[in-house]
Amino acid sequence: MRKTLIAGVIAAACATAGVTPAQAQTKAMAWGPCAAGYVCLYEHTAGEGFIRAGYGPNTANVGTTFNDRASSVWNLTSSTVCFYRNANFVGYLFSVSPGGWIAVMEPADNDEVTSYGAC
Ligand SMILES: [Ca+2]
Repeated sequence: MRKTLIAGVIAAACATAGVTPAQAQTKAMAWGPCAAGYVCLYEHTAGEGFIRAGYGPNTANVGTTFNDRASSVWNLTSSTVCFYRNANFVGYLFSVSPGGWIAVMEPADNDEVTSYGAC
């Protein structure tokens, strides 16, 4: 859902700025690297800052280094992934579809993620 919205926003921005979709795609790929099968958390919005890449859709605790730090996420697993405020999948925040991302989290979700899992 959010991905579709973002794509629409990018298309609108491209129409306004006169850039091609190919250029927009290049900009999207400027996110910090994330590989197929991984969930990547980023310290800042739009895939910037420190990265935490975890293989598979389930992580019961992102660890002290990344706890309450993520500001954008990219889900390259084949599962919808739900993100949680506390360890062990407690305190639902939001979900991301397979292949989807959130470039700018809602204020209530920002710097809150502690665990995530397939849902
Ligand atoms: Ca952050």
